[in-house]
Amino acid sequence: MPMGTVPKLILVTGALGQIGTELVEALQDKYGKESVIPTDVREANGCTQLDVMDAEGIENLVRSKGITDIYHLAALLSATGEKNPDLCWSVNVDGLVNVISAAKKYGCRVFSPSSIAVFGPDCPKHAPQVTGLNPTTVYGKTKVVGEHLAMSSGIDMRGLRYPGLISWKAPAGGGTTDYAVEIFHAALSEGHYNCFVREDTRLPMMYMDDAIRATLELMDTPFDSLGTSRGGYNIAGCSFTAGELVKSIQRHIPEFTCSFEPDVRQNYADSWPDSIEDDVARKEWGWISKFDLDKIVDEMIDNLQ
Ligand code: NAD
Ligand code: AKB
Repeated sequence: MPMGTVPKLILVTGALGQIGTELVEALQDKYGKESVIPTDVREANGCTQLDVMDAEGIENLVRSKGITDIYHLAALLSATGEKNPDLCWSVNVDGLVNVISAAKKYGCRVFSPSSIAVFGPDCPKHAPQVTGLNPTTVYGKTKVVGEHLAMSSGIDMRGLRYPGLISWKAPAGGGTTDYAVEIFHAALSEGHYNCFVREDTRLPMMYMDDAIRATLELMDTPFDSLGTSRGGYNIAGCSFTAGELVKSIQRHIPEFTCSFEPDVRQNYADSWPDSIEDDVARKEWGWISKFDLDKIVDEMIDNLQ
């Protein structure tokens, strides 16, 4: 570490979730195990229990440990959020306000994810970085508020509009895009999956390795290089329909079958764009994805087998 550099001490909220499970590992690899403090409302070995609704608890931890950076992952996702809209608002907005307040007081940098859920039905099907943000889900509304707070907070706060994330280390946490994770487990264990969106549903998706690398790269970029999209950069991975996902899995498991029985989550999926324009992230901090559909499927099957 260069002389005079303050060592990082990183707090991760929601660390036991789909992203946290892998981001904590990546941060520990980069900065050292002792530099990362994973927290979650749920109890687990090696994880400090912290509810993001507990403003005092966050502040005490930030002050007592000398936290320099907060990766704020605690949230309710779209499907769980629509079932519990008040709780979704409290955890996603009030929880974020608590994190920002502690960060402001103790000079921390904050990473807070946004989502493709910020877009609504009026957005072009290939979503530009700058467009009207009129989501229909409560979850999407909380993410729009989060992006505004990032820009108005007066601190170094950054975010990414993650697409649906596909990974094998932890289960997906109650979102609309969960079918693109569940399908692999079902394909390998049952040989069949009953998908809760239509076969022709096309959504922006990304492999977790790309998402983790995007997060680290964004946080490594000098603040002055970042423009007015800092609160939520569009990042594209790949875009495919549920039917195309099935076909790609059948390259490995030819006998795999999938039925389609759309439920309420179809409405959330239909309100989101098909694909993402990420020209601003490419220009400002060099973002480029590495995984297309077939490569994601190869990695998922290989790791889950
Ligand atoms: P997840 O549901 O898998 O994990 C969220 C974690 O937050 C869980 O471990 C949960 O126990 C914890 N949590 C819930 N309420 C809490 C509280 N009150 N206090 C502390 N912890 C609490 O979600 P994820 O997929 O890891 O998502 C992390 C972030 O990324 C969220 O902001 C989410 O909106 C965003 N995001 C995720 C995806 C995706 O596909 N996974 C896509 C776009 C955006
Ligand atoms: C969800 O489906 O809710 C998440 C997301 C795209 O934000 N995966």
